[in-house]
Amino acid sequence: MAVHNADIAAIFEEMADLLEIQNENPFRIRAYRNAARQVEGMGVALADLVAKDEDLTELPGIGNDLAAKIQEIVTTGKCKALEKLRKQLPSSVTELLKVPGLGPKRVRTLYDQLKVKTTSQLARAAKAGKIRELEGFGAKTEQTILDALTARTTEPRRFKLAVAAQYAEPLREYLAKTSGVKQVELAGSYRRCRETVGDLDILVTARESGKVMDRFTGYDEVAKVMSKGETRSTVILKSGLQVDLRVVDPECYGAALHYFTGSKAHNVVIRRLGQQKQLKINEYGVFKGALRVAGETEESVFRSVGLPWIPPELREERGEIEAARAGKLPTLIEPKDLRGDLHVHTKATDGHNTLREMAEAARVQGFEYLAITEHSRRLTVAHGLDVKQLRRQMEDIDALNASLKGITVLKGIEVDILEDGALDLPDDVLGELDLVVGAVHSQFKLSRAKQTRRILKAMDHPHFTILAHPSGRLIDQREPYDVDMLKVIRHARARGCFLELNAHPERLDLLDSHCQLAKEEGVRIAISSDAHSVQDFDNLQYGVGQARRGWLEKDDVLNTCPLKELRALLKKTM
Ligand code: DGT
Ligand code: CA
Ligand code: CA
Repeated sequence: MAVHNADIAAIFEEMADLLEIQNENPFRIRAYRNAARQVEGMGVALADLVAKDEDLTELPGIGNDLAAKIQEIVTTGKCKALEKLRKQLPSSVTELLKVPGLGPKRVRTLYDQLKVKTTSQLARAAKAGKIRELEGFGAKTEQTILDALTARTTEPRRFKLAVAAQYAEPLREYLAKTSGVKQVELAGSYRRCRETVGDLDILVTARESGKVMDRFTGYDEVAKVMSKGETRSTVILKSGLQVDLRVVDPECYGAALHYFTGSKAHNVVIRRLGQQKQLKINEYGVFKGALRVAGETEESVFRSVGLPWIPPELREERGEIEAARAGKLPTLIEPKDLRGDLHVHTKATDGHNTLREMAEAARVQGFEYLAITEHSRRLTVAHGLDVKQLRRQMEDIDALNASLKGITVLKGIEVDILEDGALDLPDDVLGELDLVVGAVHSQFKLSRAKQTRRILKAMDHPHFTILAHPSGRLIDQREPYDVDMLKVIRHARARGCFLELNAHPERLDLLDSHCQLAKEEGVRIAISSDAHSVQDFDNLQYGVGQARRGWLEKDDVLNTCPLKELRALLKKTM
């Protein structure tokens, strides 16, 4: 039975949660949390590395202890240390940590004093007014908990795109290997590159659908078969991810692919356009009366309503149909358009690989340049650099550039934007760098006005060039901070600055709608990996996906420029 990276990450996450509730050593807790994030975001399957007997301690954030645990999980499917923790505390209590307003301390109190172990027990206790009586709680907290619980039951769980990919791609390969199967395509929100997906929608063309259905429901990751039919089956994987499979005839393939790619809002408009031409459009084809007039390819479906093919990422009924009709569809950016990466860490701070290893890995990606942007001194958890350390790294970069062919390493920094909008390093040293990436890492709760003012002020700085992860959100984990994004974008233009689209699968920050806004306002976006190891360059594909959802073309993206042009753009004109 295959163990996925996401399974391993879930175990580490649960261990961190349980340790946290037990008020254990914060360093141990952080080690598990970091490992969970690292594992979840990794491009290669750990199970494969274990099978190849590779040294796991080579991976970022993985020491001997975690390496042994990964080995254990991959080979036995279990983790003894977690089971021991679960004996001390029921694992359902970790669910309570996800309820807004509940931290480890409060969860512990709820468990100790009220024997609350599950969210339904929590809801009952809140309704009975028992929570307000606990020390450190109150009527307001009780109400917050109750509101959060009622809101949550109506919202089903969604999977981050990169996590869904870890289940989707092996399943795609498995189905493609079934005899008689011709095409396999993942449709739905997955194909549209949404940042999270509710379920997977797979489309297959095959001679015999029965065989495909047997093979699908017999997949060893399947936990439950919800339905099994001639043309459609639904299963739930062990991870909890639902998968819908449809087997269609080749002559319907394009129509089915278009229909199941969605979005629903987009489909509705296309169907209405068909009706205006006396055409019926559904998942089986395009029909004039009883006659099928199109549907074998997606192009034929669009053509039947007088439109060119529209890329899936745009199909959200956000102006793509009007643009298609006017011949004004964007030529969306592609991964191969990127010429470099402008946000990368090394071992000098919290990254895992050396400067040279990162540069060589970037060269393998085909990049012309790579900017090293370590954290600045204020961010002590990430071992941020002070002036002296930064100058030393600049010397290292000079030395590396002198010996390395085929790629140029640029000197940068991911400098902290302090609460008053000042930068965490002095002007003179910032002025010696090729680029200054600035980021907010503290004080997320400032008011909208203050947070906006803080960021605008940072951009006023003569050396500030790129605003990193502009909203600070972590998908499903941390809300964005409150900031006036239009003002930020306009100020970036006025000051000759750029905004980053951080490609880490948990960030994908900027949002697609903000990318669109930046494009309209004429501000270029840097699509950056925020790599902490050589594997992390793989994340750029998700950044490009998000950029495509934001209608960005090659010329809207800063790091598609050749080095010479990039250098000119990084010189602020203000
Ligand atoms: P998800 O799974 O919530 O991330 O989002 P989708 O877009 O994958 O939605 P899903 O899985 O419910 O359905 C897949 C596609 O099937 C959807 O994007 C459009 C199409 N579809 C589903 N229901 C309807 C419908 O009632 N009318 C139309 N026109 N299309 C539909
Ligand atoms: Ca779906
Ligand atoms: Ca579905």
